[in-house]
Amino acid sequence: MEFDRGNDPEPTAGRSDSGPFAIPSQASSLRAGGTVRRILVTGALGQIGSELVPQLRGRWGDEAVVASDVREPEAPTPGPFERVDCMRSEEIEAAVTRCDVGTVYHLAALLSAVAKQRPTAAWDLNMGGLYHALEVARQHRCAVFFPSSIGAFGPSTPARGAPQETLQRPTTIYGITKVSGELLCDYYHRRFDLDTRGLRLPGLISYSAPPGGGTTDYAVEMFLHALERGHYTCYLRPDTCLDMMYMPDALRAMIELMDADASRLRHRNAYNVAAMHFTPEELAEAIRVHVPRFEVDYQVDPARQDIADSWPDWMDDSAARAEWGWAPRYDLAATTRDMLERLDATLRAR
Ligand code: AKB
Repeated sequence: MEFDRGNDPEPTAGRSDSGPFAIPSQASSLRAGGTVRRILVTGALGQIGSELVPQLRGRWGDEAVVASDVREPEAPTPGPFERVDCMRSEEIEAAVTRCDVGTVYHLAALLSAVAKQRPTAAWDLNMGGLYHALEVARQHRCAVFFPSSIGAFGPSTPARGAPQETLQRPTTIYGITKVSGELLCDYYHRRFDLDTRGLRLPGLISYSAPPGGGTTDYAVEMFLHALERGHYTCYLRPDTCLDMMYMPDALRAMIELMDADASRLRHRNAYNVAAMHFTPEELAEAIRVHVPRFEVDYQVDPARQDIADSWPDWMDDSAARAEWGWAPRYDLAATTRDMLERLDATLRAR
């Protein structure tokens, strides 16, 4: 696998002739007359949203991106914030209308482990919230980004290199909402010509906001515990191989997919994207290159092990590479180095 470590595209804020901010590519971003509509991010205070919002604002300006969540931010943010409960379509609609939104990154969802504990809440939010977002988007002609997951696959999917198009029979409630979400997004595209696009994301590794309620969260915890305690007790077996991605790659994938030329997209909902795959044992080894005395022991949590065992080891992302030029920049060694440097700086600043 090759890692292209080139520079991120230049921020485009202020370069448009068409308005105060420039959000390229999607027709739904443009109003008649050529002015540009805003981006709304639901679930903006979660692990992805809390990094996606600043990234989007860095490109297109603070005012161009509306952060929204069911809870209020703890500290004031530089751009607009709307309190939106995605279970209430009128709240999504009010934000879209009030802020003149043309693109929705719909991130509000429960992750796999918490979904297993709270299946009704997971169904209601992951399916109901998405349905409300799509309906509002249909009425207001917004583009929609939907984050699917490796969880959309199940035990009957080929585990080593899960193909773009393959058997999807997930055995978790999380996976059922993800595969249904993919189908619903494709339906809205075919039936209503809505510009829906999605990614099947691996486990995400990030140093900014903690993940919450996922099966792959162990990876982030392992980095943090290596620096804070020199020891970590892992809830997955040492040989559990899972697909993973560093957050900067994941953010770039989301933005590049939404920027992509629509005429090249054959799959839309949702593209496999991959960067690296490893086991807890292999991650511990990579961390030991920098923290030599780091120790890991294992106390397997059957609930999360069961979820992990139902997912593929890694996905084949050749469709994303061919159709919109996806290429990861961070492998395990690069991720480990950067994570430890940044976490160390954060811990020292405390
Ligand atoms: C989870 O573990 O639930 C998520 C995912 C892989 O979708 N990180």
